[in-house]
Amino acid sequence: MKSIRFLHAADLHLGAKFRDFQNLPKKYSDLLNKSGYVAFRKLIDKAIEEQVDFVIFAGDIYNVEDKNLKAQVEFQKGMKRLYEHSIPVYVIHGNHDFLGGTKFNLALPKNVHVFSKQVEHKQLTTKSGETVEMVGFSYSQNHISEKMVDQYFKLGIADFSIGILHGNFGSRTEHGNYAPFTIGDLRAKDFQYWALGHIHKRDIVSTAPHAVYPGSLVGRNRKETGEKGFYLVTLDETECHLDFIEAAEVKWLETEIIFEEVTGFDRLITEIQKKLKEIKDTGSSVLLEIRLDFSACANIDHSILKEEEILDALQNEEDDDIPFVWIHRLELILPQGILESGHILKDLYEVADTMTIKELREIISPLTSHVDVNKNAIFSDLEDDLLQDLIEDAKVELVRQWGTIK
Ligand SMILES: [Mn+2]
Repeated sequence: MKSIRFLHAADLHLGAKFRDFQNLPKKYSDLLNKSGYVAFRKLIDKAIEEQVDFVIFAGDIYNVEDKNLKAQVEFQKGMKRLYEHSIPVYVIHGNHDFLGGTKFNLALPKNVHVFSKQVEHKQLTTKSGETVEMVGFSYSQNHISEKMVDQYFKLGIADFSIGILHGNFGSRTEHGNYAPFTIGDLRAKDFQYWALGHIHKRDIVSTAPHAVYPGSLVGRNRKETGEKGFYLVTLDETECHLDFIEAAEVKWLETEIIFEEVTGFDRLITEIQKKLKEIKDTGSSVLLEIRLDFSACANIDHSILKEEEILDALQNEEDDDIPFVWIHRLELILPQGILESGHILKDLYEVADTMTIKELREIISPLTSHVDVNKNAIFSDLEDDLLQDLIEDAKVELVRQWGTIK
């Protein structure tokens, strides 16, 4: 039976900066900052080890806005290693690494095909003689709202057909609504596999045909939790088999501890340490967000519960080991009613609580459109999840401030 095997990765964002965490030990921030490159090398190793027929990168390999030469040199190095092992590579560029967005333009070896800004067809014959038709396009700017999927079609001249698309599925709101498509759009094209990119959460959006987001190669922020990596895909005439390969050395997780009653700081710290140990025993390095839920504790003296103090005590606990578990964020959930009416903080809280992302965008528009403020294009592509974070952080801060008022 005819069969092909390939790697499918997307949203590498090589070299993209991570948020600076004030107290994160240098050993851990180094590990975090290198994690994207380490994961990328793992991917190249895997391609060689498995002798795959080809590799697909479905966009956002690096960030144009970072002007990151190092990321592009690393990518070029990886491509040369694949060239030495005669492994072809198919690349589309996405909204973060759009064509012409970088001045470096490093030459890639001959095994790499970069799709042009128009929807383009490429055909490949594998070492064992199977033919594969691939269809894709690269972004030529950072916003493409057009339904590019409408321009995809199958020539039907090969054993296998794959659509490569960097775009937004359905009405997902966590990333920009670029090159949107629905399952119906994909089905109508009759490809065997859709190699998707753009949404950073791993997702098999359809199995007939298989349409897959491998998700970001490493977790980029606290919203990108869990295992991160890429897929090893095996396609034959009737089936598609997906092997997820974990590549990220550091992962982001969130957890919650519910307190039915408050019995002092001893118990509080012990419970948290117990949770940290459980996570550490899994053997991964973890950046942890932890929520302490006191909403069932009616008579809590919230004025002595301070996130910063608890966090500080726990962060000092860390002993420089690798793998590590480090709490990057701690949130207290206090009983309803702590915010009573008649105080300006309560009013502010309500404003934050009901604010939509659209409203926030309008409020900050003088900033985002200001020439001086925005000269490094920092505000040019603020994603919804970041704005949602800002709102949530404001709410947490308001509750915290309220807790200190007597
Ligand atoms: Mn991306």
